[in-house]
Amino acid sequence: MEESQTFSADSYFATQLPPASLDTDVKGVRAFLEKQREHGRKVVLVTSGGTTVPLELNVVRFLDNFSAGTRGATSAEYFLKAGYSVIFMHRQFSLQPFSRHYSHSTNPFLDFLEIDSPPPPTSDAPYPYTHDPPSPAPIQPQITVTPTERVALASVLRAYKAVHEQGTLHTLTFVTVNDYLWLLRAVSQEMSVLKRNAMYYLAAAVSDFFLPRQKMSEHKIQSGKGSLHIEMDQVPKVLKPMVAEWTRDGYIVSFKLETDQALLIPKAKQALERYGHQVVIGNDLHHRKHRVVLVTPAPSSPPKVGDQAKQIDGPVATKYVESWIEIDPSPPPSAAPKEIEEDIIDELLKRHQAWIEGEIIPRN
Ligand code: PAZ
Repeated sequence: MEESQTFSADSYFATQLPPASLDTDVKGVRAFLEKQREHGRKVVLVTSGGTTVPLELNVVRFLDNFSAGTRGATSAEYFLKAGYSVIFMHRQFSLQPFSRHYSHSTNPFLDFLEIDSPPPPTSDAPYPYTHDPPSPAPIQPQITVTPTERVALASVLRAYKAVHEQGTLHTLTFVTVNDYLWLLRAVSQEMSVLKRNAMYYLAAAVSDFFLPRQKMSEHKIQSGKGSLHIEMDQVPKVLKPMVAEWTRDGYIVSFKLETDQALLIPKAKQALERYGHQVVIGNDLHHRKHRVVLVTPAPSSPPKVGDQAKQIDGPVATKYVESWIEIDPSPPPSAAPKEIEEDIIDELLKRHQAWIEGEIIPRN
């Protein structure tokens, strides 16, 4: 096996091939952004879901990153509700805004439908399912939503239809980490025309390691030679060029996932120190639906007394502020359902507005 190498973003894009759909995707994004600019809307790029790392060129096997896409899909809905336009860049088949409420695994929508009309005569069919209309007169089945589900479904459907009517949601898909990196760069560059009106909310779970195509086996890796040894290269840290080159003045929010809660703050500070962006949201795997921490460089004036934010020392002279957002993990059944993304987005909207108004000074 060849030696592993460290890719810079430039050497990565010079050696790895773009996805076949990139040009079409970019054209779609450009047209979407033009429309949003005509309406003077703020735009957020939401990335969501996990990336894969193929092990073969004719891919049979791949590594995957954990993420169902719940954070991204839920957040996108709250951004849309707040009047933002959303570019939703997600892993193919992961959760999407609106349809996520009726995910096939947790809330299968077929369970909420009822057929009111009598079934067509089925003679000796094993179960009443057929694509062929019964002859001679096809009976139009009346399908209704289970009464207990109607209020909730109508509310989701209304929001979904309004967003489609307004044209404020644009969806892009990726599968591999390579697709993700090329798309992220291209979309960020397109969005840079929006300057401070653009926000980047990077909730996707992106692999830190990959196999460059030059090192991949063309065909399916064969078994029979004992254990498999694969040395992977590090995925370039693209937040750095994203901050310094691809986006102009955009408000960048990255996520940091850890399984050891004690690492959240140090890793978040380290990321801000290295890349110079605006916010890192730390979350630990097991509590991510109920507790997150927003870490930001400290404003020039210290947090007000009573503010739940706490000033913490950074590694050099920089100070950071950590703000925890928590919701009740086991609310009483009578309580209105609550999603932590509502509070995260609420907080980010205020901070983005301060950024637009120039109250937050960029550090770099
Ligand atoms: O998609 P999901 O709701 O199951 O999980 C969300 C998350 C934990 C992937 C996200 O909040 C996150 O932390 N993304 C960044 C992961 C990373 O450190 O690469």
